[in-house]
Amino acid sequence: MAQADQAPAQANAGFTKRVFSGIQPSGGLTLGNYLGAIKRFVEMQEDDCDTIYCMVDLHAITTWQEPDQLIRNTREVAAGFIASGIDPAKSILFNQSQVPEHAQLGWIFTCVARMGWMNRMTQFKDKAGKNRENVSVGLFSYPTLMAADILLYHATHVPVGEDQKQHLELTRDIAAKFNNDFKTDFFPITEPVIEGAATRVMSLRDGSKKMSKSDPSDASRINMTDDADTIARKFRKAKTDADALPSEVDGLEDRPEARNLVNIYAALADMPVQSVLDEIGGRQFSEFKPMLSDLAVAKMAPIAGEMDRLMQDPGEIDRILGIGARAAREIASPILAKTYDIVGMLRSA
Ligand code: AQP
Repeated sequence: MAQADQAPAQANAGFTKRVFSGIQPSGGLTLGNYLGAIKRFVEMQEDDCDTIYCMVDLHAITTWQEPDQLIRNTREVAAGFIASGIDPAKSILFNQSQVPEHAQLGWIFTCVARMGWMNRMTQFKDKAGKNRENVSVGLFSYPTLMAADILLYHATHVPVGEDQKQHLELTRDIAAKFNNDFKTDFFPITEPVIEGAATRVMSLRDGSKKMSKSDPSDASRINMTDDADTIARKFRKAKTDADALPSEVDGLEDRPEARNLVNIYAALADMPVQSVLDEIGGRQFSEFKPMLSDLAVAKMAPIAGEMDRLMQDPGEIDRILGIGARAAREIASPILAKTYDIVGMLRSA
């Protein structure tokens, strides 16, 4: 890993793409976060993009977080990024609360977004459930802060899992409305990047539910810190049906648990789903599950080992995030200042 003694050669002015994405430190990272997001983050870092990645701790507190645990989770997510291949000398890596411009632009966008748009957000409905009257206002307005995260850097591309698609459409709507209201073209219309075989990794216990770090059942997910035995046990116990695996992609329709495990295999192996089925079609789960466990252990165990090593030195993680936050502010601060000018906020000389 390259050590970040200074900010990445930022402004990276020659790059045509600027990538931003974030992950909430609301728990330990899952295989869903890795395959749906972090793996793409690393690929885009190596792809001549200007990359900015963030632990979105302000988002995490939209649901209750124990303060000490939040700090630990923020470091652990940072360790997960670095252990997976995010190089702080190439990408800006920081936690959101160290860059106050996120909250400042978030407020402006809360005033741009319309209640009707926000009321359509399915993630709020899922997360609030029957408890709507009692959840935080922040959970409701979460997508306006997410729009600010992205547009504060004039990011052009945002790699995310499938579950974030609607929030990214809202980000585009906010940028377009701001530009239209203030007769400007200041904010770019961002492109979502939702790619790969595992853009929606499902729970190992229920193929209709997303794998999630806040699911009360630990057996529902593979954590990025799970050891080899735990990974093998969780896949062995993963819910499946009784049929053999199909040889064609069509045969996975109406078999959500089978589709999920095959997609995970394909994403880990960097293979198209059909190529996986060419190999395993006709086999029983009792044969396929150990293959999947072995592959997952081979890919994830070195990352878990590196995360463990990084977590032994929290001061070094904090130092890296401090450098990242300063680099982020260099980009964010003039964009916020210009936004204030456009909106008509008086600034003293
Ligand atoms: N199951 C998943 N499959 C594919 N991608 C996923 N992502 C999350 N879960 C899956 C992607 O990971 C990025 C970061 O997500 P997040 O932590 O900001 O929020 P989330 O989507 O709400 O993730 P969790 O794990 O479900 O967190 P909690 O439990 O706290 O709500 C995003 O790009 C997301 O798409």
